[in-house]
Amino acid sequence: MQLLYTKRSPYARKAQVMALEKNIPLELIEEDLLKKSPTLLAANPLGKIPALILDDGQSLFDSPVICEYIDSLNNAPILIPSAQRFAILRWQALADGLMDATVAMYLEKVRHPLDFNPKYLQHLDINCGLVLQYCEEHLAELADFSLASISVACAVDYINFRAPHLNAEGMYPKLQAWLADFSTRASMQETLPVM
Ligand SMILES: N[C@@H](CCC(=O)N[C@@H](CS)C(=O)NCC(=O)O)C(=O)O
Repeated sequence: MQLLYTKRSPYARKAQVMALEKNIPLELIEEDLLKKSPTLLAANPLGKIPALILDDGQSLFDSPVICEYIDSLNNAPILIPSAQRFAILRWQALADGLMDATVAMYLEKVRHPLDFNPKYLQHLDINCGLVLQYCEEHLAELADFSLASISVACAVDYINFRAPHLNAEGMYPKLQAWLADFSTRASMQETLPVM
């Protein structure tokens, strides 16, 4: 299986961490999002990564679908156990929303370095702050290792990478300690975002 990805995408990182944890080999194909390859556009008409190309040539997107597929391949371990399925998918949705807001923030600054929209950025800052505070207060729900904890770890680490002012030291002490511990996993170390 081939994963079309970039080294900075938190969505792709979720899928990579899932595969590493379940010992499922993925061939990583790096994409240039400024010059999308015919392979990417054929695999995902939206032109977004991650996209997963299966051995029979079929493709899957977006990251929640890819993560479900990877989890279905073996049960060592099961990362979306059926008893917690909707709670886990809800956490994933929250984490993906955090990624969306952080990506939007980053793109606004890159595309409009001199005349970015401060109200828009402030709105995204507030949005991210509310989600981080929610994670801080509900951290106990992430005690089990699952797609929920993987998603939140990838999202918060992406904030640290792109918008560290939103998660400065001491702002969310429980969440920060949790992430520091979670980040020692080999799967997280192997997938650190790279400039
Ligand atoms: N909901 C999608 C979001 C994927 C996404 O936004 N990927 C970004 C990179 S981090 C992308 O491909 N952007 C290129 C574009 O939108 O043209 C998922 O979970 O996979």
